[in-house]
Amino acid sequence: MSKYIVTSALPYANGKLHIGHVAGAYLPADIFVRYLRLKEEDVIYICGTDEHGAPISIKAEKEGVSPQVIVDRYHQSIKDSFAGLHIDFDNFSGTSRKPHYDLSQQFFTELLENGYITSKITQQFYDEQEARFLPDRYVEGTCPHCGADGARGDQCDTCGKLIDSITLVNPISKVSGSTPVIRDTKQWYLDLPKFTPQLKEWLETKTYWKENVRNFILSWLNEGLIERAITRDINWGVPVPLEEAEGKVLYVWFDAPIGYISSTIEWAQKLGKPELWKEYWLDQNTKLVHFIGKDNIPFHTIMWPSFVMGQNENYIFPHDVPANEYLNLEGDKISTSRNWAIWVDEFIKYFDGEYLRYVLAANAPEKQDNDFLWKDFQNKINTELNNVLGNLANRVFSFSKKHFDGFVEKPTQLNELSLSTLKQVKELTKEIDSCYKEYQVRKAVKTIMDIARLGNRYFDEREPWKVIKTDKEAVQETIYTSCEILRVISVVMTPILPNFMFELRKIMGLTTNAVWTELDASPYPIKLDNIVQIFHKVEDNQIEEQIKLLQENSKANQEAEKASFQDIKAEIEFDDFLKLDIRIAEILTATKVKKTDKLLQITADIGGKEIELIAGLAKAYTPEEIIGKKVVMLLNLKPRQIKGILSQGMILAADDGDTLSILTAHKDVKTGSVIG
Ligand code: B3M
Ligand code: ZN
Repeated sequence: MSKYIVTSALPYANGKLHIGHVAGAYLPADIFVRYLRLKEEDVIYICGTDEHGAPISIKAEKEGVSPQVIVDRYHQSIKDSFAGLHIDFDNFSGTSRKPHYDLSQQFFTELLENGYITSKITQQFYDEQEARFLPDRYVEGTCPHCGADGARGDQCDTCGKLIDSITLVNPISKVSGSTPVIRDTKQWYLDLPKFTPQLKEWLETKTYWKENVRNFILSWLNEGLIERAITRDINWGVPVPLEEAEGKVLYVWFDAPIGYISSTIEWAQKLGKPELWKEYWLDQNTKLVHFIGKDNIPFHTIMWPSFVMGQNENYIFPHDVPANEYLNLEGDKISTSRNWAIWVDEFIKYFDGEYLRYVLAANAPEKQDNDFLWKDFQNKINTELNNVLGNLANRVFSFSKKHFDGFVEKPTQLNELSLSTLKQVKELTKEIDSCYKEYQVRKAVKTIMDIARLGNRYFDEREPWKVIKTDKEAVQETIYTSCEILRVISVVMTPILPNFMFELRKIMGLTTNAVWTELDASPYPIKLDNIVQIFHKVEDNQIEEQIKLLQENSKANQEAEKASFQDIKAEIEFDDFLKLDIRIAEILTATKVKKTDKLLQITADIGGKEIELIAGLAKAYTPEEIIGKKVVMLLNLKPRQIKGILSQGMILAADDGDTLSILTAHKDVKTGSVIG
């Protein structure tokens, strides 16, 4: 028996939980933990919310509240969502708590004292419009590695590589939309090259890691590690424990994984055994297993182990990092910003949370990205859970109730078919055992359903509805063998459907928590009692409702985005307004400016006088379309040279992001009319 610490990636406390999160890092971990518990291993399951990072502070600013308000809101929402899915942590902490700050600062200080941290004046993007440094995630541009657009300053989603933000090509500030400038600032760096030999040696022992994870790391190491900044210029986070670093905080990815330890410390304290965490984190035989999504691989396999290497304490290293791929939704990437997601808190208003467990487990994105389809959800619940497993339970239980008052005995002898069926079941349980051990949840589900199918076939072949007329004993044998099959399922399916299996066991009088060794035990005779139908079908109209909801939500979101209110600019005096000279002008000629796709060169009559100007309208209007139009024009803006022409006026236009429209007068007023 070894000890286990199982963790799931700490979800950011800046949004609700959706099914993509669940499928990647939480459900597989919860299933693994429940499996280990079945095997009576000593395991603790640790998590908490990740409460730092720029998105949280920016969201707080937008709402005009403190980051803690945001964090507390989503911590609770995420926690409730997990509870609704029966994802049961031993402790669910949060990284803005005091003990976490203390431990994170201690990690930093020890790394510094042990010579693994250096400081440098570096350059960082600065948004002049907003007068602030831009955290990496708040700059976007073209990836310097693979050339993909939309890469964030910290990481490119297309090639997965980490990015030094100032190397982004064509950077844009996500805060203001302007092009940021580069400014000097002092930051502290983790000296990853120093860890490289030790990291390599350690990683070489991880031959049993999932292939997608190993490939990722190897390509990383081959390219050579570089120093990484672990401090940031923002005001929300763990303060850097140095006087000269006033106003700076630790990078969110520095403190977050330390949360695995601080959450365990909290767990021990809650139990009233404050030293207990050490029996896990400092015992080199403990297996530390981190469940994560694939975008978190470098942080858990390179960065985090390096933090640990630089400590004085002998904390354990990750034993395994089973990272999953992504889950898509109805053929499209799940997206919080587009509201293309199934939110767990919504889901559990309509369906039993364990239905989601079943479908996400059966479709787990283990080796490749996978798709969640509502129709497939319905199909799996109806044709698998109901028609196969539910059906087996219903027919066996009701038959027993009718003919034997629910009393099931073990026959003294079993015939050939019963024996061989039970033998096959036994073989399949061994397969399921290794599936769970190797995190192959999909295959585990499939194999369990194979057992249920076998049960139905056996029941059909024995034809108890005929035999009952002549041979009651043979029917009792049929029921016994079928109950054995259901009993086995009630054990091996517990990690996937803990509550449903508990109900199944209750009917069979098995009131204890399931354990794997039970597979070899024999609780007979048993009395079936309070027989109820465990699973229920999902109706067509329920699914249609969900599909409609999904589409409406994402549409409403798009519209809300478009109409989003922009702050009104600072107040001006009436005199300021009077300074503007705006008149109706008629466009006389218009031609495209060569070598640009935006600009038109225009001559206009402003009421007895002609002027020349350049207007950025070419994407919205052809010259033909605009000639002859009476437009609204600002005339006393200081003339500017554009493409060699002195532009003497500005045509007013409205732009909603999709459509650019010039302004015209409602009635036919004379050219040159003054606006005011
Ligand atoms: N907060 C999860 C994410 O990337 C991130 C995990 C931290 S685990 C230490 O969504
Ligand atoms: Zn890239």
